[in-house]
Amino acid sequence: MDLHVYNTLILSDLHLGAETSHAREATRVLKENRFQRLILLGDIFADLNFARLTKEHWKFLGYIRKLSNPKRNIEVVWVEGNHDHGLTNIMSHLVGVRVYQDYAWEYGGLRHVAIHGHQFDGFQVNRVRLSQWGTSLFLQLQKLDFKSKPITRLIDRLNTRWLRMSPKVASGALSYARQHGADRIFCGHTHQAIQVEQDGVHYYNSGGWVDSRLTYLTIDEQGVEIHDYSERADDRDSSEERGETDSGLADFADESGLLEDVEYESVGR
Ligand SMILES: [Mn+2]
Repeated sequence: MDLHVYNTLILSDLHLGAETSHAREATRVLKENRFQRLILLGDIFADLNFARLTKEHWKFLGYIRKLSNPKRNIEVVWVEGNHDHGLTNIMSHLVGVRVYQDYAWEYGGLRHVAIHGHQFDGFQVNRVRLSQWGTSLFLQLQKLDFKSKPITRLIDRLNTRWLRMSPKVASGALSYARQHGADRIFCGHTHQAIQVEQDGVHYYNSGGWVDSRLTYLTIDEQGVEIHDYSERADDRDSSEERGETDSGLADFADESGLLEDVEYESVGR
């Protein structure tokens, strides 16, 4: 366990509900790091179908709820993404976090802004129609219940990859930062963790949790750092896995501390 306390930890594009979501690894990152602020920078969900959430997906949500307990004194912020749209109201009640379209804060004398990034992907006009089409195609394919998983996995990938416009998002974000007087701007959406500096303004992308490269950002006095998740050899055999009969909801209640911490009633700040 790294006892260093970061000012902020940012992760995005977990796509809970997608088969390719690395929820277990993301939960581990939250448990193994200390931070005063957590920013969930959009597309934490893949779509509106809660039935697709697995046990590990519910565990992640349960842990978010636990972190948002005021007794922990951690500010948990959810910035809405294009896949999260319409879910965030429900989730703010379920996991007790505030939801923003964009979020700004001061740290180290610098103005920071976090925004998911779909606003800059260059397909704003067609975006909604495309992603609704993608989601409904995906759900249709799901209903066909393929015996082998490669097809649904392929569609999951298409759904999350086709709008990746990494350079466009970077340049759009840098303009947005300049318009809003920000020194640093943070986005997700592209699933490609990068940093770009232009005329003294810094752009950082937190990457994602659905591909082979799993990344998150941290901010402290040393600056901003992109981290690659790496699994220790002994992690695979940990005793975390319990009986397969456990329901995801039971895990949610367990992880969130609802079972042990009944006096905690207040959600949302
Ligand atoms: Mn997105």
